[in-house]
Amino acid sequence: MNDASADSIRTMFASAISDMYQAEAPQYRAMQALVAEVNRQTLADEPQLKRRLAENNELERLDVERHGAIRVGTAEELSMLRRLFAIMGMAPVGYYDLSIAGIPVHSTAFRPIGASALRASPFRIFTSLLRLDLIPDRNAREIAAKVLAQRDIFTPRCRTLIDLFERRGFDDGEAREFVVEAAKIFRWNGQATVSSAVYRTLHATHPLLADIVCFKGPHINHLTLHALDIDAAHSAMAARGMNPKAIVEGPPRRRCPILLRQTSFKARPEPVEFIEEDGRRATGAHTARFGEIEQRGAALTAKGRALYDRLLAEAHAAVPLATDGANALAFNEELARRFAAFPDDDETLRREKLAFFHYSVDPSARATEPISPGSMDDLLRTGALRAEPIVYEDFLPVSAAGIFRSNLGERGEEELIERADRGAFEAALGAPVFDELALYEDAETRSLGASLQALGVDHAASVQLAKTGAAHIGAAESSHN
Ligand code: OOG
Ligand code: NI
Repeated sequence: MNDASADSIRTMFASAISDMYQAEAPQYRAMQALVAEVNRQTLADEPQLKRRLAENNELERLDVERHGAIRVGTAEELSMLRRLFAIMGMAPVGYYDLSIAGIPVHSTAFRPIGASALRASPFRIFTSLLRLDLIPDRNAREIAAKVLAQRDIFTPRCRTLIDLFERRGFDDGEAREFVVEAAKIFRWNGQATVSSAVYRTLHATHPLLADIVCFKGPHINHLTLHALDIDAAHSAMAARGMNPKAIVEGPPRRRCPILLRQTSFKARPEPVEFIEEDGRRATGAHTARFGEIEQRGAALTAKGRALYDRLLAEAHAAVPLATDGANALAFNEELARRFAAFPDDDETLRREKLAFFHYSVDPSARATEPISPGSMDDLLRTGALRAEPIVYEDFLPVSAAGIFRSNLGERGEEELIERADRGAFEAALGAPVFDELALYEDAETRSLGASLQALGVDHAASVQLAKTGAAHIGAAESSHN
């Protein structure tokens, strides 16, 4: 099976999941209409942006979901999902330790890798695995393990199709059937598999434990749309009483966007039905599902990320955000003040190695003579060589933690301590996760190498330049020489 078909299966899957979630969650449908409207308005206000999106064929994909999130209970569920997502060209990228925020899961993002796959369909699934080792209550732990051992989140046909694919790939009919079977895993089922007493016990231990354990499968807990102007979308949600979070999470609004900014409306209680010990049905409510909006900016290097983390932490320390969001304005002002220390123009971001860049060549500017490596700066200045920030395709664990919390009820001080365990996660997954920084760095290095070669920089010199990295060349370099 080639990449093109993985792309088309992923596209079909994203669309199936979107239809399903729209039908399941009316509030999500309302948010979708709102985001489409805000995007239309932004395009009308910014013809230049519209032109750029049209050139990149991004206009038609504007309203397509960018990610969804699920939570699974066991290693077997996770490793089977790895095989399932592989069929759609989605690989596990990144390790996210959520224990840092008192949440007993660790996660990865199944996502396409590579520019052409991301262009075809950028759909990702943020996938979390429950960590029973972080549940201190022995009773709750044992109940959870027992309930999880009894469920199979995959239909028999889905398992058969995965095996079949791995042996010999799919024909078109099988690919379509696979999408239908795959989508079933993630649907909402208001019929809990446990009694209300078991639900209450698990919920009291941690709301997430109840969400993961008490249902037939890992329902989509949110889908995320792309907003061209996330601040406008956030305000519009508030104006329409959709109960958005206090702030847009992530970096502040900037001229050169970095990483990821996100907001969402908060989950609402939904009716569920429990099966009591005596076989009777009891009704109750469960709060987990919501809708989210994202806007993406440049992928940061480790150095850029460290600066981001520090400035964000400083802002939170200076103006602790009230749980009711009453001081959101003051927090946002503080955030903007702190982030004045984060360069906000592409050239400085590149020179100071804060962000990753994709290099390309102006086709009209191919050099007629070989160029010496020292003239990299000139190449950029004259426009023969172009550098554009690489878009961040991953997630922010700290805001991920905030998302979990705001949608499962506030819990105040958490008793869990930080305990990352990437080894255990990868053992459960059955494979290592890709390192997202290595992927961005690789994309940068390759694009630079190819561009220099196209410009006639001789092979040895371009290999040398590509190795030392683009950001080594330029003002940052001369300043410490
Ligand atoms: C996942 C939260 C992570 C994001 O956008 O950061 C996420 C969850 O709530 O299960 O989707
Ligand atoms: Ni999300």
